[in-house]
Amino acid sequence: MKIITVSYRLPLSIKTQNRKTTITQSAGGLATAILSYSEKSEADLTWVGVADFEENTWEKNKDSFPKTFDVEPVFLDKKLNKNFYNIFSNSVLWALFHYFPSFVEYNDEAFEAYVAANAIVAQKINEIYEPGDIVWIHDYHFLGLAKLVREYHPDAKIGFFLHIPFPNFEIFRILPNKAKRYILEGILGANLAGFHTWDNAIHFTECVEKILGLPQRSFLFSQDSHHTKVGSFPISIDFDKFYDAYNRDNVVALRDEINGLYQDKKIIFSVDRLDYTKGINNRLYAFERFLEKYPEWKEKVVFLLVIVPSREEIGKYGERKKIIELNVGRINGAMGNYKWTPVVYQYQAVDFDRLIALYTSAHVALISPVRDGMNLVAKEYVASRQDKRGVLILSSMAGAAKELQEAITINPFDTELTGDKIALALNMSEEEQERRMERMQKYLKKHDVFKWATHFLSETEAAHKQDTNAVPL
Ligand code: ADQ
Repeated sequence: MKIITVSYRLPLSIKTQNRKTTITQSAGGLATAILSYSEKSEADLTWVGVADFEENTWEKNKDSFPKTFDVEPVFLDKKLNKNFYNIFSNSVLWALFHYFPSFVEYNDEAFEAYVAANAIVAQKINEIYEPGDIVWIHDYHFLGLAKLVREYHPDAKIGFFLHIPFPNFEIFRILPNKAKRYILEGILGANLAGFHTWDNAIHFTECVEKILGLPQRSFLFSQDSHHTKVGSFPISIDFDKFYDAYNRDNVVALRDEINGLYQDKKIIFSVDRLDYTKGINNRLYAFERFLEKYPEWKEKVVFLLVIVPSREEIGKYGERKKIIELNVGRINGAMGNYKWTPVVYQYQAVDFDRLIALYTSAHVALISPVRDGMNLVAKEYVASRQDKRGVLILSSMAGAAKELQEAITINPFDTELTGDKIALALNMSEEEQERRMERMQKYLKKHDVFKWATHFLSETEAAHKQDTNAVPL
């Protein structure tokens, strides 16, 4: 038996140095968790995803990849991939599912490419599938895939997990009918359809009921002898990895450096991919309002704003970057002086040690997405605070706000109140910080990404049993 995991990106990176190419496994939370589950359950793991490298690079160098799991790259035609990934996945589904209907750039050709790409990936799974395997499909790139795999293998165990929000009916209905049906029927091909929150699960079931006219019974849909269970599975992080990093030599050195640079100031920190869903401009407006309203904090606080480049080829992302940079410049110009830069902005990825050093020197993490499936940055910040210090300000629009109850929650559109919450967080006593951190850490330690993967896969198996012991509705 093996687990076939499918995600758009493969958990590997290819580097060439001194003419020698090596392929290494990337240590993202998802890959680590599934790998750990596969080791414990003695199942093999095969990862299927879309290659962002040339086929001959792979063929020549694939033996350098560590043999911890198998990788099956799918090589897509460039134009097809552009329509599938850049347009339909990222400019239609991502925008719509995050409640940005005016950003949607739908066209039929892109939808057809999405359908074709899902069919190509289904074909790849068909080539490697053996009876008894579990197929775990991830995210909005493959909404049609579960149904296609089931057509090849009616008895397959299939789990589908969506990493972004599932929108409510009024938003979802904006898609053309053929796309709506394709998506809903596609997901229903799975035995288990998982979302980060119950709100998302409810949105999905409402769409199925209203659009496909299929009734549900306690989050269960039945079509002949096939059943789909719908549920909430909030993703998490490798808690110990973040918690234990606090005392690593390099982290300590980097933290000392940051604290040395800002020794007379409190640090507000945020880190995100460049994305309009992350509310980066809302955050800047709130910080500006905070400085206007609480001028006693001028020169006593610094906002370290780290943004990692993402999807630069898509127009809306470039536009957003320009607005962020205008806002940073404006705030620094209006509020700062030759001794003090209020917003220190970095448009580059940071490595793990630096990320932990930043998390653990920040008095406040200001996380303000306008819509987010979960938001792992919030969980990472809390987990890395072995010192039990720091305050999390978190948008109530992030899935993580449902779990991290001791965060100070904000509505990212309420600039005035967010400014007030920044002041509240900066003034919070150490006892109160400790009390809140401890409670959130206890929760995250118990609900880590390993538990999440185990729970999801065992529920997929359990849901699959309902197909074999089917009781018709
Ligand atoms: P993302 O939208 O990518 O994920 P998030 O959950 O916050 O958002 O994860 C981002 C990850 O990238 C974190 O692990 C963070 O440490 C890292 N990161 C961000 N900025 C970085 C930077 N500048 N340098 C280095 N690392 C950086 C999607 C959904 C989320 C959902 C996840 C998982 O949009 O809602 O939580 O999938 O399901």
